[in-house]
Amino acid sequence: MNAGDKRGVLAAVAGVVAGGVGLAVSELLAAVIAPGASTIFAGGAAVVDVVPPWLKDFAVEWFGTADKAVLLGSMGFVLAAGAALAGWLERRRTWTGVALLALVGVAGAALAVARPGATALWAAPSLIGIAVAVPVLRAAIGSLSAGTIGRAVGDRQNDAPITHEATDHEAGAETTPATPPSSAPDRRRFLQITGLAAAGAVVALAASQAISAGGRAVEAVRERFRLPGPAHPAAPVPEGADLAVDGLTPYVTPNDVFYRIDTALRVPEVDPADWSLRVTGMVDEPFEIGWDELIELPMTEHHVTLACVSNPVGGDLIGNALWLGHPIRELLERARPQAGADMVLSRSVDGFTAGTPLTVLMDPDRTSLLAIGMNGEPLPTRHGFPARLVVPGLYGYVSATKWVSELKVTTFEQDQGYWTPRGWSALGPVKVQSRIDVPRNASTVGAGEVVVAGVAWAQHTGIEAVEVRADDGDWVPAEIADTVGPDTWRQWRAVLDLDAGDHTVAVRATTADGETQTDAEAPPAPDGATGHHTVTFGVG
Ligand SMILES: Nc1nc2c(c(=O)[nH]1)N[C@H]1C(S)=C(S)[C@@H](COP(=O)(O)O)O[C@H]1N2
Ligand SMILES: [Mo]
Repeated sequence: MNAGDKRGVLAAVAGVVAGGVGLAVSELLAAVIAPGASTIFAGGAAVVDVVPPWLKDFAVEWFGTADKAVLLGSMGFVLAAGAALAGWLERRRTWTGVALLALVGVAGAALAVARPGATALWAAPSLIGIAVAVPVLRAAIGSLSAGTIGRAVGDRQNDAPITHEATDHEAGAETTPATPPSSAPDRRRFLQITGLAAAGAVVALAASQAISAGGRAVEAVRERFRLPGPAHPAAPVPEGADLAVDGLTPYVTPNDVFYRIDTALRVPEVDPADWSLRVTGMVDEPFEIGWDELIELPMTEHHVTLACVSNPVGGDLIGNALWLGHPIRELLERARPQAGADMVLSRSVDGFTAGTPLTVLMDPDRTSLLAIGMNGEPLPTRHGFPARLVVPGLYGYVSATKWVSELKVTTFEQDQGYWTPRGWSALGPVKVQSRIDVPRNASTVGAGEVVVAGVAWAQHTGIEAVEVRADDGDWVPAEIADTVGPDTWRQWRAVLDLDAGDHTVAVRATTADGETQTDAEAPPAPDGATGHHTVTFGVG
């Protein structure tokens, strides 16, 4: 590598260090101002908001709940490449790299200010971050180009490393050169500047971590909180709801393995003391309810299986929990919806919205809750602490708003939930589905009687029957487990007599309304996947 190339590489390094300092400063300021105001977060959130449905589908399918880590990783990669380019450009032509950095800073500021709940102050982290990054870049690049002698040497002597010896040699036998060989001191300066800047970035990042740990005070509040008892307790789960088959999903999903899907790159931390829910829009009596008032209201307990519309056939974006909350219907009744309204647009503190049919929420036979408890605990922060919606029978994207802050009574004509303009159906009733949990696909089981088991769901309608078949043979009925009611999934199990060799088993469910699951395959978008789940395994 000749000296020119080497300086190009060093310039790129300077760009990355300067960019890193800028982002670190931005993180630090955001930790003080608002977590959502950081350049990385605002940029990431904007990416999340613009990804087309097929890409979201793809990300969920391939990375599952790690989709956000993948997004942040790719963003880090793109930002580092951009910063390297800025450094390289800046050495070639003064201010070009600075212009590139400034562009990123201004874009970050603009995106941050556009976030829900943002103020003008949210521009500060990106702008000040860049204001710090620019002089770092200028100084580091300056130290590279100051050494005119070194550069001349490098340019003439291809492949000559920029070393003290090489310049000495070039400068002749002079023992005390009038102009000191510049490349070595320059390099030292370069290392000093970039080293100092990198250290500063690390300190800033550590400080931002420490400050956001203070935000985790909300977690402490959550842990201290004692859930009120239910005025309307749930019926106990019948013993026969769990078939106790090895490898079969439990009837009630523990909180720590409950799937999580949302657009939040950072889980919102909402202190109950600051929380309130406003009921607004087409109502005669709009009102706002705070935490202290909410937890005094009579609470209802209800098991509901929550499912994500993005769940592929056989997927695990579904879970069953015991929710504790106050009926949404009673809150809406208090506000008195006006004639003509047909939708409730629920809004989260993070800007997410869901559009739910008003008739569903007003239905006295459906236990739709403003939930504060999940399986006997306050809602975990990732699942919406302090309050979220849970509506039996609808996919989460049209009903289950976490960190909910507003219920706006409106119309489907006037308003849309978050996912509707992104290619998903405005209405999202859950489709009847079933899944095989054991045997696992591609596993091998012992010869003889093979236990096949799984879960089936058709929330709010209920599951009436489950059938399985091996290798395109006849459908045979499976045993179905007990359930607390139609709003949850049911376990099922069948014993098949299978010869040695490979077998493919399929499952299908039938609802209490007599609807049998279609074998027609449809992808998750726009309103939920269909098709039979099949697994192939070896017997022998
Ligand atoms: N604030 C907020 N609430 C949200 C979402 C979101 O992106 N933001 N996603 C919804 C979707 S698509 C689903 S499937 C459920 C998932 O709830 P969980 O993460 O508790 O399982 O939350 C819903 N509530
Ligand atoms: Mo979802």
